[in-house]
Amino acid sequence: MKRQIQLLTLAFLTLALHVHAEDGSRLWLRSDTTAQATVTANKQSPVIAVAIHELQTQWQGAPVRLNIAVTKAIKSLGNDGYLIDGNPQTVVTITSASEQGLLYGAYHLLRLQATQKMPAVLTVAESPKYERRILNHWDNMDRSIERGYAGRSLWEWEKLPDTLSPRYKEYARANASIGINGTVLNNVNANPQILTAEYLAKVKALADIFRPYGLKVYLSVNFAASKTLGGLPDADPLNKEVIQWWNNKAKEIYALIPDFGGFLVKANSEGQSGPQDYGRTHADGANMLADALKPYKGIVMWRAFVYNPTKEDRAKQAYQEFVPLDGQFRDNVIIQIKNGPVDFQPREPFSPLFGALQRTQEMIEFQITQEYLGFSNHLVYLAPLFKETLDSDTYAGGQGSTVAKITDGTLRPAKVTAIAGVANTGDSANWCGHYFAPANWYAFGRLAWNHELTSEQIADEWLRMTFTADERFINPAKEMMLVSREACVDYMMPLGLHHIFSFNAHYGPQPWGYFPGGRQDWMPVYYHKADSLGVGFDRSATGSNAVSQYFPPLNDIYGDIARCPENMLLWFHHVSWTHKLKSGNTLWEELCYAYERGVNKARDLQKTWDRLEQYIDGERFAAVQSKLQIQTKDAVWWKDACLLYFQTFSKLPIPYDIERPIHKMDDLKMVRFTQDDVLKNNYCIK
Ligand code: BDP
Repeated sequence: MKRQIQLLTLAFLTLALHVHAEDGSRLWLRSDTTAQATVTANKQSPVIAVAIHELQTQWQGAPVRLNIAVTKAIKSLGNDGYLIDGNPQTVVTITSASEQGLLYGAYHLLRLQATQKMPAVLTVAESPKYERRILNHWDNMDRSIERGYAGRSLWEWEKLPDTLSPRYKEYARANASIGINGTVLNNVNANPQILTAEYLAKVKALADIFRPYGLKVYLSVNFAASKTLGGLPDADPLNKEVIQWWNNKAKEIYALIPDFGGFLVKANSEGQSGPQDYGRTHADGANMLADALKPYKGIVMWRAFVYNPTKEDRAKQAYQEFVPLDGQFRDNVIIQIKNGPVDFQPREPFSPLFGALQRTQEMIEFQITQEYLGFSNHLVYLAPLFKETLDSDTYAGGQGSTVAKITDGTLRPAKVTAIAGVANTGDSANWCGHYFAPANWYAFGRLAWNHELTSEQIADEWLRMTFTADERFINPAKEMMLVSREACVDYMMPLGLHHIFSFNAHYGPQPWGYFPGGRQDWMPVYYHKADSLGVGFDRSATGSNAVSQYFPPLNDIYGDIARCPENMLLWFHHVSWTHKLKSGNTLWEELCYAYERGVNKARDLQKTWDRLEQYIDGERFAAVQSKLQIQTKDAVWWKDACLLYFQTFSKLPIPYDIERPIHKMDDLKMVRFTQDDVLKNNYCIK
């Protein structure tokens, strides 16, 4: 009998511990609460109601009185800023000039508690660095997601506007909790259909759910929509009928969604139509849309990701397109520039456009989804990558002109400041496909709020909220996160190598990639230029001279093989195989050691993780464990493919102290897979 009771108790305990399945669906918002807070507010509104609800249901610990108040008195902290004062044992007051600010203040307070960082006395003053902190979804209307690795789109277009998934609210809440205040719902390769009355009604339904969380909706628009949707003969931005069509469309949108944020536009890039189809400029196109949105305070985010298959180095083209137009854009246009000059590689120098546009507003676009960083299979924490660009000194206005300060309004007062990240969400239970991938969504939001936070701080917060506050877990797991980006660079593209991925899928190595008849600037050989003399893209004065697009002294530093940072050496130079590096190794040896180091770091991630089993739930432990196995397997694949292939040019031995390749290049060349195969771990490397 006694034993039966014991067994029963055990069963009950096991049950109690699993009240919440650890499927990742609660992201970093996992506080279980005893709700001991009495909340008073000096105003009622839907946003404030959310703030009150969060405080009431998430507050833990001692009973406390929480006052939240909108007061114009603290306008200096900007619209979204807030103050938090008081004693967390008794009374705490959050004040802000806006309702949204109160909501952000509420999440801040709860975060202090959830991360066990609550001070004895609260004196917090916060305001965001960027006014608009925006996610870009590359979601298609058939619910596929371009470069999405976490299932189908969250937006159930077929069921909207009548059926509303509970996930919409969860999504808005997650964003609000980290300060994200805008979302572009659809792919930059935009289907014009999104602008039909039928779809705008669906967009409105989402906007209505997001509004109390301070999340504004934006849309990607197809520049040809006046023609393809409106039936006009063209989409010429100077054509009066076209102008009228967009004016009417803007009016229609704002009648449904009064706080609609604006448009994101990919024009004259990768086959998308644009103003150049009619002999007009990017400024003509952007301004036409900006004028349509102006009466409603909407903005246009015009992408600088523009390049064509010409003889010109792809890395130079955005600068060449946009610098001549500097000063010609309306004040509600902002140029959205990818962090690097090519395309979201694991490491790129910052885009030389930052700072080069002196009379035009600029914003940065990061990619949160891991198109070139191992999809949702690899654990790669991106805060170090984001920060590397934000902290890069452009020297545009002398020393200290970092990308962050150029874009956040510090160095150049701007009417609009903004930052965007291409989302990594989908309808999978854990939102992002890998239990560590939400860290990148989280990090983007936190850095958009304050780019001065360190990668370490952000990782620490996220881990505590997502897993446990147990230091025995936190410290090693944090270390894993912090080394992961450099590990990925090492096993995929050390020393500034870039874009040597398998064609289209952008997963796995294909340095030999050359497809007769295809676009040269999409082929690995275009980027690495390996030959018997050496490897790397010569962008110095003897090559494409892309270095000249950087301000002094960077143009000289990058252009000089002796001074160029070694982690970008092959980005800027074609370097002889026997060139000596700072370590004393030749380039060839250094490449070999870097790939080996990358593999070892991937193995270290596994080793560390396996020790952490006892601190977290089995579900998430096992899932991460099996993803780390894939990551290591892939790292070896990268190393073997790249070394065996580049060795055909260097003709040098792989140093004998590193592990020998376990694959044959001919076998690796035969590997064929689709994105889907990769996500199902269904690709086979012999
Ligand atoms: C590239 C992607 C492509 C996107 C494009 C873009 O491969 O799918 O459409 O960027 O940013 O990275 O427009």
